[in-house]
Amino acid sequence: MIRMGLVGAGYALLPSDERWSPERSAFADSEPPTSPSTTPFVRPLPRPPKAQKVPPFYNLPNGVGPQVPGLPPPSDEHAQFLGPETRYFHVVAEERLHSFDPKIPDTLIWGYRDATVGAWPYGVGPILGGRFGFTALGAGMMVRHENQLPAYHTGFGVPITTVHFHGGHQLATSDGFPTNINGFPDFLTMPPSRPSSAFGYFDHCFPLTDPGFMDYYTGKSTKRPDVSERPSTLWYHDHLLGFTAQNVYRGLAGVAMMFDDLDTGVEEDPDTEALRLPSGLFDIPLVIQDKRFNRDGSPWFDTFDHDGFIGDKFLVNGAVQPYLEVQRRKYRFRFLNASNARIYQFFLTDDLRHTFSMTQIATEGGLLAEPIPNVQSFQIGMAERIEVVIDFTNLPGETFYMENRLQQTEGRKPDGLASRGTRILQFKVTGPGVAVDNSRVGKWDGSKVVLRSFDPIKTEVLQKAVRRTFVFDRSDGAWTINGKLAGDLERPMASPLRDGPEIWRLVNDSGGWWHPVHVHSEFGRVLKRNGRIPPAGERDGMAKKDTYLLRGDESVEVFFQFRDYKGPFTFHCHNLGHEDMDMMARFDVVDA
Ligand SMILES: [Cu+2]
Repeated sequence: MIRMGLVGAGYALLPSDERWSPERSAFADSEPPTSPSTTPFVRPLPRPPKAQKVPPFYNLPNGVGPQVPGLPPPSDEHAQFLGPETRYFHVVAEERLHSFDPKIPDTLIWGYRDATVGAWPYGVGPILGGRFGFTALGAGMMVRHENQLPAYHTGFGVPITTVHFHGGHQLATSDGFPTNINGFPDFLTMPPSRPSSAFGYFDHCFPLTDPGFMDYYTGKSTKRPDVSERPSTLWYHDHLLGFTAQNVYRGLAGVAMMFDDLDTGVEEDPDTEALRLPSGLFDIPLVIQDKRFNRDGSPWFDTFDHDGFIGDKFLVNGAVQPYLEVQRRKYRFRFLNASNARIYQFFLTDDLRHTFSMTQIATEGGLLAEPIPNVQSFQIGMAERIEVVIDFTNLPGETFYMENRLQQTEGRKPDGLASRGTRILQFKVTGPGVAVDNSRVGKWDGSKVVLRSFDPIKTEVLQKAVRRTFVFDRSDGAWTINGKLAGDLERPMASPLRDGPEIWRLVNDSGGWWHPVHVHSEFGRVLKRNGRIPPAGERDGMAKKDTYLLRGDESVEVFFQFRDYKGPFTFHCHNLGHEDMDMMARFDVVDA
């Protein structure tokens, strides 16, 4: 019914022959093609630049900040988050030709572009940059997402967008609710949006304030901001109801790199508080995706396959198997799995397939409490982020690889580990000798090496928590949550109290299927996995997460406290094929 609502509200505005229909999916009944053959490691790793600041979109009330004739005031709900320090960005979603590989004809993709530049030769969007650490309001980001996708296009994808800032803690209206669509009236419970036209824009407000900073609805300071809750790698992607898989696969994804007064992004920072992690040229986001191409370079996608898309070409930052020249020093790599349905397990290897260790420093929720050294490999599900530091200083040899040894041939789940995997990124050590390196991995606090220390949730808080169980299952070919058909966004499946402690038990009862479950609005603390203490990389006290990988018949117990913002928000599987087949539910954060 929701999807019918989408058709009614938005689709109807498209000419009837341009609406998506099964007939338009040319390859639906055919076997997947084999992509054109490519030669790995001939292209350097693309490094999409940061989005540039643009002038304010609004005149602030009461004469605050520059007053530009003709600019409107901000909406009431955004006004209190805006100030002279607010950073404005303008991102355009557009159709453009992109070269994924010299041997693949150029591909017509949908992608994000920084509106301050005319052309964007990247397969992923501009890097949004933000800084935490202001408990005062008005120092966040305001991002105008403008939809310039063609109303007329061929093939899959729907040129209507809503953008989710994944991992962000923000107003529900800026969260990319799947039906909160650019240009159309919101037809659920959302308040009216900023003005927009059929293919217009939507202004997203990302306050970047610490959770618990104030009571947004009364304007009262709460004096209990959680300053440890500052993510480092976020991302943004399309979140359109029923069509997220197609739209993200067509290219609508980008990264955000966040900093604060601890993780300053300056490895020479003289401030004794600063962590001095590898920075600048040595701090590199890696957006991992898989795709499949027809011989003419067009992207192949089966709109009937809701197990989840599996490609045969591996891309890093929009290039097939690129290489990166590295110096003999430390690097920070921010891995984002932006694939539709593929899970990876990465090993650092050499030509002889020897493996070398890495140091994990972060997850979705930002820096770990302490670094995890001697990581031989890490598994990363869809939408998860894992950051590692690799030290090339003393590695024997000149050529190394990021090798995925997790085999996967269908969207349901991986097949298992292989001894030889696919090398998706090559590292070529260049330059003579050891390079200058002022970075370090954590700092000594007198007893141990720490990154961003924080305490696990206290027992007395856990004892007061409201407990909920969500069982993800499959019945008659459709996803169910707690036995009910999933996908009803018209009413909430849960209504947690704002600020109230919650423990959610997420249970995968669907046997052979794996589901990375993403919960919006707040990071979670993983208390248990399969009834036991979770591994360090996700355990409360060490890590914060926003996506919880449920392998076959697994369960996790996660602590949440939904602060600041009332719903509606969603939680859903981040296998985009599953998400689009409604493996999604709504929850409303409410006041008593
Ligand atoms: Cu799933």
